[in-house]
Amino acid sequence: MTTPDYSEKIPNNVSLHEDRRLQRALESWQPDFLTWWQDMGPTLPAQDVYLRTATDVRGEGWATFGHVPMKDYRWGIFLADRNPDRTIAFGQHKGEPAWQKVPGEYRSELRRLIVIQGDTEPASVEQQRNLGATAPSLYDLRNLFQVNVEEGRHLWAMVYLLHAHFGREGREEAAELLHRNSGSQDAPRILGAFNEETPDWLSFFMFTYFTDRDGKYQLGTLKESAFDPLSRTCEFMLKEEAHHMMVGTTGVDRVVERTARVMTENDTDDVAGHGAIPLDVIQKYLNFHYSVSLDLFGGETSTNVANYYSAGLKGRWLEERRSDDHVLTDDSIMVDALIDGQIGVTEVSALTGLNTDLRREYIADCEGGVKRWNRILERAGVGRRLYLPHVAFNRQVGAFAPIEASPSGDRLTAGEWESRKGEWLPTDTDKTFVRSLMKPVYERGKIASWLAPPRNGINGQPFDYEYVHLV
Ligand code: BYC
Ligand code: FE
Ligand code: FE
Repeated sequence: MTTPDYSEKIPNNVSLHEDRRLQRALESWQPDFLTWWQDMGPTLPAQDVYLRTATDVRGEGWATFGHVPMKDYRWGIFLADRNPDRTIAFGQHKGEPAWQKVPGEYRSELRRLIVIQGDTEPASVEQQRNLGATAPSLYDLRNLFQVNVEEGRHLWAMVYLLHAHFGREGREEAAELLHRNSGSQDAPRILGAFNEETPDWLSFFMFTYFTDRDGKYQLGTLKESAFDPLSRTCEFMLKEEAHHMMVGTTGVDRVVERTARVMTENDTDDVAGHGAIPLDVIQKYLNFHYSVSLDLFGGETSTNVANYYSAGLKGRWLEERRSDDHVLTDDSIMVDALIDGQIGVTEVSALTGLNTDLRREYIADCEGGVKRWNRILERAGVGRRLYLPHVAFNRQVGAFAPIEASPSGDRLTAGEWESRKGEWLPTDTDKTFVRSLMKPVYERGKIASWLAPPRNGINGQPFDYEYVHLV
């Protein structure tokens, strides 16, 4: 069955009504989710928002658009279609039929992967909850809310798997996903980046560019999973994720475009007085979000990831396009490492180096963004360029966590780092300045001073469309 059924209490395309126990369990989690959304979700009250809702899981026209009161949004459970002939593409079980049930020996690892994935989704909603109060336009406000409701749906996607396949432990984990909170002292979110603040819209665009992009790559590896329900869930989530990528990419585009224009029109680097964001502040935000997102890939070498791969739980990005044996027991890979205290590389087995393999795919993708933004600067006639900092810069996870390094990859002493980090990471002054620009613009067709309007609206609507009706 493909088409989501909206006549049920929990919209779904998994024939939930055929499994009363599961349906009841999820229906008892639903009010807790809604309470969490009330308490931890978007704070700006809106009458309704021009949102897309999934009405199919295939092809282009999979969503319908319309004004919806956010509290009435229909969060549901949608999996991509099942391919009954699907076989496992990698690892020890390569060639065997994909699993419809969780094998007992991989239960705890699979649960762990699903819990970590599930934890990030509500975390991002919590991080972004206050941004509505400073939205630079109704178009941007609508995109924020769209991202928020879909991250909420991604939580549903993981909770469905926990409830359907992991018994009582799964239900307990599902409850915990609503109890941990971003930035909480007692019960923080699991991964570092999801306990950072997203206090302003420059952070939001950087987050959706760099951190949602980690989501794209991690979901890509879980889509390869031998556990077919996880694979199908992730396949559909990736469809939604494309919009989050668009928000980040074009968001940063528009900030850079505005800054470049103010620079050339006034023949100055000092655009702050003109209500735009200086390029070096943009670079500092980029440095922060990129380095924190690199931490999300785990260590350069990891026995966890080697085990996940060999067991068939987590594959590589575009596994089927790789032209090796998909088992990797005889292969090796060069990974970043500290060699006698110096930044270098070392050869390790391909299996333990799989986090590095994925991170490389991610970095190559991020380079595309920087190229784009530099093209905008070039076309505007601005000589300066943005860049990605070195992988050793500002790291809390992996080989370079114990050391300090500059964005160009020079090792620094702790003292040098302390005295110079304000050149590379947002300082309190930078953050205060960016926040001072964050004044809400809720008038139709109007836009804040610090970014350019988008080239295209949503679903063919113009920029000055009434995307949100505020109360
Ligand atoms: N913060 O063996 P290692 C998204 C832990 S984003 C804190 O190298 P492994 C989204 C690690 O758990 C995608 N702890 O790690 C985006 C391990 O702990 P244990 C989210 C960290 O397991 C925007 C220990 O350090 N999905 O969807 O190879 C908006 C040793 O590490 C961190 C996934 O991540 C960190 N940054 O790889 C909304 C997919 N990094 O075992 C949504 C599922 C590592 O010693 N997760 N640690 O207790 C995984 O595949 C892996 O768990 C990781 C880590 C890639 C995260
Ligand atoms: Fe997500
Ligand atoms: Fe996302």
